[in-house]
Amino acid sequence: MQHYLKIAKSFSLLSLILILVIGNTTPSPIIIAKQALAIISSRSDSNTATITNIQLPGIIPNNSDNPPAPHSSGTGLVTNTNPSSSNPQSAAPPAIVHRNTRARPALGGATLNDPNLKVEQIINTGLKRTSSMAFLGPNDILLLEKDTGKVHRIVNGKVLAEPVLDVNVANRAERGLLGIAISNNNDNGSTENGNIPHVFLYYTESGGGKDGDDASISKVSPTTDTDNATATANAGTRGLDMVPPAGNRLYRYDLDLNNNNNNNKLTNPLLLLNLPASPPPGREGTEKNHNAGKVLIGPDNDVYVGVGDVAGHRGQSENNPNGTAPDGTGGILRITQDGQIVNNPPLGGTIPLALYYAYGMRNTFGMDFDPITGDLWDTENGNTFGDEINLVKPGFNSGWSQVAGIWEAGSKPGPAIAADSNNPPKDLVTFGGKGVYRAPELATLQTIAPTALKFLNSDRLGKQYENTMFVGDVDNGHLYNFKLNEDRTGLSLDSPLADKIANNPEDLKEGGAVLGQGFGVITDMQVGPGDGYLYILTLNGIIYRIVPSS
Ligand SMILES: [Ca+2]
Ligand SMILES: [Ca+2]
Ligand SMILES: [Ca+2]
Repeated sequence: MQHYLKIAKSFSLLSLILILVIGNTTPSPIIIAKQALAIISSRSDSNTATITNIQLPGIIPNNSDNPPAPHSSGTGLVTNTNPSSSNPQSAAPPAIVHRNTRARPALGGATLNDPNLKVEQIINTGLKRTSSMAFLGPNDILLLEKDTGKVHRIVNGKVLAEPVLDVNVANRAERGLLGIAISNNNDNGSTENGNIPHVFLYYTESGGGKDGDDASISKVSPTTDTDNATATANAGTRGLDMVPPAGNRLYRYDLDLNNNNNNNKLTNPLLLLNLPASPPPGREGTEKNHNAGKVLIGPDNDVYVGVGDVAGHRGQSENNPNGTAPDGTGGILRITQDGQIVNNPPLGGTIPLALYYAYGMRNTFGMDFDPITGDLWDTENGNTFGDEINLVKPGFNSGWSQVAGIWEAGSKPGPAIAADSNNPPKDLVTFGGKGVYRAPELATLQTIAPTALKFLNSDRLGKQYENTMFVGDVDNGHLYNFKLNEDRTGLSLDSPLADKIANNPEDLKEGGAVLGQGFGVITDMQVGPGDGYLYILTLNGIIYRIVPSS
């Protein structure tokens, strides 16, 4: 009985807040939510998220029994009316596409092709499947372990014994604890050293309260999955979930400063976004992939999170004109640090479109802002072909699921239908003309599975690397380096990349884009706040640093 009352009490308080926030009957919903949060947080375990700041009616919780309603015409959805039906750039690409595998670290260690630079290993943590990192300060790093949901802290090259947080994650395939961003620029109260940091985490939250409780209960025939190159090899990652995940969720935490001795915890979890984490109806047996997961704080101080098509959602945000309304998959979402809709969102002012900064994406493992222009860039993964590096302007449509790279999407590369930003395929979803297709600044025909993307906003590796772009990958263990063109709207590419197409990894070498090799799978890169060097995290728990060789 007491238990029931407790639940009822929590529910009524939650309902009250949601009504107030949704109804916008008050001029200050953020304050109300914060007060309520403080009330609930005061009696809650710090690892238990207590409340959502804002309800997102357009976002269907993943475990909902009610999938989004089918699209009906006349809701403002307008497809591209470009009359051109014959694209002069159309041409059939080579039919043979090689399939790659996950790169292993070189036995002799990672190496660089510039004698003025060298690779230093900062630490081999021994941790498994490390997905992202963020600097709290010089020599002070928070590191995410994808499958355990642990946020580890590394101070002066040593992993502290206790993680700063341990959450319950669904972790099959590409699910898990995926992305982190830290904001010191907020209204979270101040200390001698500045604001108390907000730490934003994106993870696939367990539906049953245990890591890995989404384990497979059945295996289905790989032939039911047409969008998964590695399906057969990953049979264990397929099949129905034992316990479906609660959702792909973006949370905000505070760094607890009550306890010094570098023993701080992450506290006051605030659920900002609750997004789908399961395959759409009809695809339940597919691999649990494409959850994306990188989180960034933009120059506008807002929070950006990349979300993939989540095992093949095919709604309007994936350029299906007859699909369901955008459901929080297939794009880059943006909200304020308090979980509110930003001013003047590019695609429309109401949820769910108001959450989208960009759409038409299959999956991204890398995003960063150009430190000069403030423009967002991303990497995107094709299936059996068609990886991309993109300039992501507000309202950017990347073309998926109609386009991969510049080619018509499908199980094999179709004709090059989308190389001209001014002449995109005519059936793309534009949300009343607000969404704008842009062709990739680099497309690879053979996949490399690009991952992290980072601009080096320092001259510590020499002027030639200042504000250039670094990219990692899964398939080759390469570290790529790209310079931008003069107005920084594209990459400065040499032959055979000058046509913005790499047919294979050899083209990337020949074009001078490969700076290093032997890293294995690079999952994240950051610039050290104390030294201005490039820090590189690999999937197998190693952090490297690129430094001058002398
Ligand atoms: Ca855990
Ligand atoms: Ca694209
Ligand atoms: Ca080329």
